[in-house]
Amino acid sequence: MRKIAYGFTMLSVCLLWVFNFAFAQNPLIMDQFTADPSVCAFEGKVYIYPSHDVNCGTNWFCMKDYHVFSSENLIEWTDHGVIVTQEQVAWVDSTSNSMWAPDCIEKDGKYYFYFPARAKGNGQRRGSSIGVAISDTPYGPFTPEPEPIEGVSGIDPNPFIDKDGQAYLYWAGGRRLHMARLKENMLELTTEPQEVKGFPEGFKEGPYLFERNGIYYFTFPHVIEKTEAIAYAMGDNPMGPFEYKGIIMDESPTGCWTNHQSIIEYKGQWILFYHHNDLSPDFDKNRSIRADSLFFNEDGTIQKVVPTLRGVGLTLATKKIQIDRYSAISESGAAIAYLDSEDPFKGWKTVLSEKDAWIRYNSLDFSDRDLKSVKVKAASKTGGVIYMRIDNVDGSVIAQVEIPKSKDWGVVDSALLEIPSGIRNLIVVLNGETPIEIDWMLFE
Ligand code: FUB
Repeated sequence: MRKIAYGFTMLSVCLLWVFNFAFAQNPLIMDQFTADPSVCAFEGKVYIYPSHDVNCGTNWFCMKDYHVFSSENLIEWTDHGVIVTQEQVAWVDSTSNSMWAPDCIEKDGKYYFYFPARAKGNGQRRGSSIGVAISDTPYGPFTPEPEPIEGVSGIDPNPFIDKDGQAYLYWAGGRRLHMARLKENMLELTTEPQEVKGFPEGFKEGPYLFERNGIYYFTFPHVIEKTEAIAYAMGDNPMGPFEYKGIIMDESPTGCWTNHQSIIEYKGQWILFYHHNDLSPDFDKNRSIRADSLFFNEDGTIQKVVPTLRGVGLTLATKKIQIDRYSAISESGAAIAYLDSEDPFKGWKTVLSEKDAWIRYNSLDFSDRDLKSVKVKAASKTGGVIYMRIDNVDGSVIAQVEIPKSKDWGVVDSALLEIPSGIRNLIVVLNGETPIEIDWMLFE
């Protein structure tokens, strides 16, 4: 059961995870837009229930359906396809393209998928309502309830089940955050909606509650200056009161106005899932989900998460290493760019253009001891040389790769000078002045 407060089931899920690898790079999904990641641990896998942005040629969000993705290793994601569409739900205005941030929870072997959408008709149902679709598995098929939840008007539903079995629903509406207890059936409120109060001024949405060591963390996107930071408060009860504690992730200085979070523990590491507009630099209503590690202080407060391209987990040295998803980069002479600026979905490349410019990719798994060579997909109009070093810019050189002069991309094979072992950081350094572009590399 997900989001249950430190109960046996969550513990069992964590134990199962210990035997899986954890890979991830940002963004997590590269073949469609994904936003508002709600992440759950079900049946030993991680499931993400994101929103699905598409571009309808308007200047606003266009969201017609939901997919669900699952992964055991957090890098290879299975897209289980569409689980709910606006045409399929009786109460939803099927032309509204308004299926915003959803969430899912398991109770007694049933999976309850909560989603907002604009309801058909007038009066009470004007604006966004929140509905539920139910399945016997985390990936569907989901059957939508014929009516939305009575008494709830708003967006961004977040269900939570406490250790005593009591279920709660949090949601946003009218620039405010709300909460109520849910009945046993998970489909009706058992208390009147209550506003979650006591936070600094500023637009708020996307509530997400989780529990750790008896502390209930109420997290939410919050516009303090210009765009959405991710903020949080702490309390000792799912219904609060919550004491505002500050920012988990700063406002994005460029690009995306929205942000939206969920937080889970994986192999003893807490992870923040959020989004950015990586695959749509000019239109921030087409977003992509990301993940980065999150750390707590001893008093339970949360350390700020700095967004990275590298993301979380280990990358096998024998798989394609996209070093443009870097951990660190030299101050000058190193940059990343789209492989094709007309089509961001093709991904990125690293451009090294000054002597000693470097890029670092952390947490590569070199446990395969039979490695002999490295393959690099690169391009250089003049030809040039890169060094691969281990751990830091002055670390041992494990390969010296000559990239031949060429107009096109090519794959170069180079023997290893030293064979690294264990989990190591890789630094790629440009040896000469002549620019080199790198798409990926892998060790064999
Ligand atoms: O995805 C549409 C809306 O943008 C979500 O419902 C909000 O949380 C914000 O991320």
